[in-house]
Amino acid sequence: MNCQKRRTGLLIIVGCLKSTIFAQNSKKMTTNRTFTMLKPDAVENGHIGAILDKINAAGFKIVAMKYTQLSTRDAQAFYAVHSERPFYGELVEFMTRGPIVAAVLEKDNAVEDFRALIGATNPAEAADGTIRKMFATDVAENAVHGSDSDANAAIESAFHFSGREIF
Ligand code: RTP
Ligand code: MG
Repeated sequence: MNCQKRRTGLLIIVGCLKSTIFAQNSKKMTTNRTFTMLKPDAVENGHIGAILDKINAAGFKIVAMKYTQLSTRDAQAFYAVHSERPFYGELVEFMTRGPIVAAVLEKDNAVEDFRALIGATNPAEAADGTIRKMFATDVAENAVHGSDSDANAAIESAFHFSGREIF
């Protein structure tokens, strides 16, 4: 290989390395995230530690977390999609009655896998071993929230956390 070819070959190798590193970085940037709240019933009943243990054991990384309480306006806005449902008033009252833990979780396929981990909305219908089966009281007070889509995960995370609070 003459000098020019060797230089070109080196540039190709450097280029390949850069695109590999960039691809790894961009994969990291787009790793799936979901948003969760440990609801007031879970906090009242002393289940924060046990639920976080299950979340960690299932392979989710906590990238943001805070202990906070929703105002009525917060809860109305967060669950606005349900504003026409008969349980909306009860839901807002429940979600504001005490502190919650809000968190952003990271894992491949986070939204779907987290919904599987928490189980059906109604704990009576939730599979054995799911968080709602283990810790929820009933369909209304069901221990934990999980985003239902990537788009809502992003919206809900931004509802609770600024960019500098997510790691
Ligand atoms: P979430 O949004 O909290 O993760 O729950 P989900 O997707 O499993 O259920 P969704 O249909 O979005 O309902 C939101 C929350 O409203 C309360 N609910 N109460 N009394 C009732 O019949 C009833 N149905 C729903 C629950 O707290 C539910 O998680
Ligand atoms: Mg929902």
